[in-house]
Amino acid sequence: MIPLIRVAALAAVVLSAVSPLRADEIKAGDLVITQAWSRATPGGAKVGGGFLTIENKGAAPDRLVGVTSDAAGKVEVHEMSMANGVMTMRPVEGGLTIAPGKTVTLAPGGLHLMLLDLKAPLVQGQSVAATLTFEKAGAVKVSLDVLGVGAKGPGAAKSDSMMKGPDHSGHAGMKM
Ligand SMILES: [Cu+2]
Repeated sequence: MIPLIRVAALAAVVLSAVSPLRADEIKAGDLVITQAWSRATPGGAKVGGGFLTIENKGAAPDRLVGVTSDAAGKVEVHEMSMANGVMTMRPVEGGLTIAPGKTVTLAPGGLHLMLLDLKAPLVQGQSVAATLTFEKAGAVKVSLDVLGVGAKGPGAAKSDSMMKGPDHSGHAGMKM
């Protein structure tokens, strides 16, 4: 028996997921997802990065427990860290927690979605559909706008001096 209140909550999630208020702001339960983007992949690259911002306006934590995309064989949530002077990345274990009242930003050089086994190159100007699955908010469809190869993000300053650091260009030699 599923309690009625849970059914109602699920229905609300489904409704909000299929009717985003704006293309660049997706609400799902207590979560607000913005700035979903990716980067064009140079010829032959089989991996790409996905970036977005998740805000939790609720009173309880939620967790991103899975990501899928038709464009990729597999999608993982990765975090980067410095070990012995080398930037490495690894999957986030147990899901990515979004604490109540907090905003988690996935951006180059830090947390990111890793699109593995790309079925086709990501082309600037196109978009990549992905489905994020949250423990509480459920399945949320997002569209990642594909920006240029070296893009820092939608609306980011063009200047390279704004944000120095490792980015996805280091993926070819990544340690898993
Ligand atoms: Cu990665």
